[in-house]
Amino acid sequence: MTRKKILVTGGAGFIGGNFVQYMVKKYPQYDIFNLDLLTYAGDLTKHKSIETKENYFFVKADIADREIITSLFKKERFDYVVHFAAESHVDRSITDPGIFVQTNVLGTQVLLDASKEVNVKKFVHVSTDEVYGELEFDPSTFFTEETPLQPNSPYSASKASSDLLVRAYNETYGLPINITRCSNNYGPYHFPEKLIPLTISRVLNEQRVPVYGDGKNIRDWLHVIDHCSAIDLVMHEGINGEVYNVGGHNERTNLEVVKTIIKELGKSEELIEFVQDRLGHDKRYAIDPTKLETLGWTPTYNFETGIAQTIQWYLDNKEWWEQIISGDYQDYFNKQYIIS
Ligand code: NAD
Ligand code: TDX
Repeated sequence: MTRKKILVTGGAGFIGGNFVQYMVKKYPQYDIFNLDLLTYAGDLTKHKSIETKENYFFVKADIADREIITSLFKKERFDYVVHFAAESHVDRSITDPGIFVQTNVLGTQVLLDASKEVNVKKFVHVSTDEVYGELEFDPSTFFTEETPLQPNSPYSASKASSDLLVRAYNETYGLPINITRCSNNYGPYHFPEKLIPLTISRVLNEQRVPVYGDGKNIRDWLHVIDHCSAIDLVMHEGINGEVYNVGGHNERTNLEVVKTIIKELGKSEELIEFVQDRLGHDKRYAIDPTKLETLGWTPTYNFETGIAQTIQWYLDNKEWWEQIISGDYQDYFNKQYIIS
């Protein structure tokens, strides 16, 4: 049996990085190619445990660079593409939307063209629940795969645009695809610009934690390893052309999340500072994952265990995030927040 070649884009980032490690370890019979531009959000130090494995390969490239991507696909003739690479931070999309269109929309189109040329068996597009817009604070309402797309931020608009291109390549050219739309992830290697790792790192340094608005906005949290198992299942078993929502029924207000972390670390809630709200801040996200559960997926983490393990991981891996929050990150933080 010939070995399968899997291209993972964005495999130096948070979720893609966890997925690359999960796949390299679980499937020694597959060759896993990690393609990443190593932007501010990507780093390879996280892959020390797999970098010498025979089934792991790294390519530094921009997904929007048509020439390089086309020739790479012609050379390697990938069987599967799992596409994570993106600009992923909503706040950055509000201050600088252009790079979100460039990477998330045009970059996806370049990958779709290259995938079509070499007849990949499946293109799995990793998208987000944010493409559906926002829900009201009514706990009986959820996003399903039929919910209309109503993205509110430049980030989610760029992701929705890429979803539509992926759908169109399936309808028009018959490219086999799946789209996954996941809720907020948390876990190891989460970049400290996002709420959970930002809170953990700042509380550990006795610094104030910026909570937007009144802190009552709700997110639906999923451990990154449960997201990895969902994508593994969709890649192998997903029905061609279908969209699958991924979520673990873990809704929390932002304030609840921040207070949980402060309590776990034994610090004072006086570290909380309410700051100016995010522009166009979506109220609530909540996923109905029934369709994926019917395919055979079950999440394994509850939020309380998952967050405790994640906090412990940040305590055990200080050198990873301390190196990130120095340098350029400080400039970003000082521009982004007015905080005491
Ligand atoms: P991340 O920002 O941590 O990582 C993104 C990775 O993409 C980085 O390694 C970066 O270097 C790489 N990248 C960026 N531009 C590139 C380019 N032009 N060419 C090649 N590589 C490039 O993001 P993440 O949080 O791991 O998210 C991964 C994917 O999952 C994204 O598509 C995101 O929209 C989606 N998603 C994220 C979440 C979440 O909670 N983080 C939830 C649902 C969906
Ligand atoms: O300092 C902060 N204070 C705060 O109150 C930050 C960074 C965030 N927040 C709030 C905004 C959100 O309501 O916390 C919530 C979570 O914010 P983020 O961690 O920035 O995530 P979110 O905007 O919900 O988007 C995430 O989930 C969906 C990912 O970044 C996206 O890539 C994914 O698609």
